Amino acid sequence: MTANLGEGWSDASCTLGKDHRVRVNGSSESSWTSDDSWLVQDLWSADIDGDGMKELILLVWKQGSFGRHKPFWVKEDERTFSQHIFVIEVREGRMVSVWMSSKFPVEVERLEADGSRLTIWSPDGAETSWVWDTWGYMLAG
Ligand SMILES: [Ca+2]
Repeated sequence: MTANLGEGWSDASCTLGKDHRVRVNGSSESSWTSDDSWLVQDLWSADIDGDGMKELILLVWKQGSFGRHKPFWVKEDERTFSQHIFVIEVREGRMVSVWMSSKFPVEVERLEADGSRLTIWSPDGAETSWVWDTWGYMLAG
């Protein structure tokens, strides 16, 4: 699967491999590969905040909800896999994580973004709508 990146990403292309890792390659951006600990299930690109540059939205499985950074009151992180949504953008030629959700509240089979709106389909066929609100995706009723 390849995402069309477009504005802000010069000629970069983005590919989701069979190994569930995302690779971004371009002549001007430094190439980037998603973290070893992420199993990427789906991806989409859209300009979610309206600044004219597309973000990359990843549906990621990973172990534990918090990774290395966890709230001090959480003694032990969960070791089971959970789904997360990560938003990544290019800033001055570098890939920067804009938002990394904790365990996502609904099970996700696939996602599509159109501007600030994110549509999520669950394995049971349920469809939910989310809206980007500066600090993350909020359920849109
Ligand atoms: Ca944007």
